[in-house]
Amino acid sequence: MASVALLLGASLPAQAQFAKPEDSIRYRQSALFVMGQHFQRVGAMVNGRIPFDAKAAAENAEVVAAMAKLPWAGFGPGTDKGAPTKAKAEIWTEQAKFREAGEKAMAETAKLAAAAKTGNLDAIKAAFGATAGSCKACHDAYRAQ
Ligand code: ASC
Repeated sequence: MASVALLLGASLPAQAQFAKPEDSIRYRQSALFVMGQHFQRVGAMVNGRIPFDAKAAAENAEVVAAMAKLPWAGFGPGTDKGAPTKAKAEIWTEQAKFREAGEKAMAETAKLAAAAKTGNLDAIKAAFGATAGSCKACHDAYRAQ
């Protein structure tokens, strides 16, 4: 148990602790939801749906990168059920691979935040695509439809 908690929480600034599985599930879903909302705001600029605003892109990308650090601690042992969740059993049976997927998401979102800080839209577009790819890969493998 301790090693699993360590594995999933290794990159966290602070160990999150949860009173019950339901809290873990709500926590990870909340972090992923907030991340998605801010990612979409960057996406709207990348896709030209709204005008490019370098400051807003940087602020949103910063939130994405910060949120990307959080969900993983919410996938601890015994949190496969307890509230409605699309998390697949593979998260707990393929922990090393799941951890890699989380690390990839953190790495790509950090690159997105760095790109957004430069204000270069082409760099943001490239990093946005790579980040979306890491979201999708993890969802395909570990999130039920
Ligand atoms: C998003 C979002 C995701 C990813 C994924 C990329 O905007 O909410 O989960 O991009 O759809 O393919």
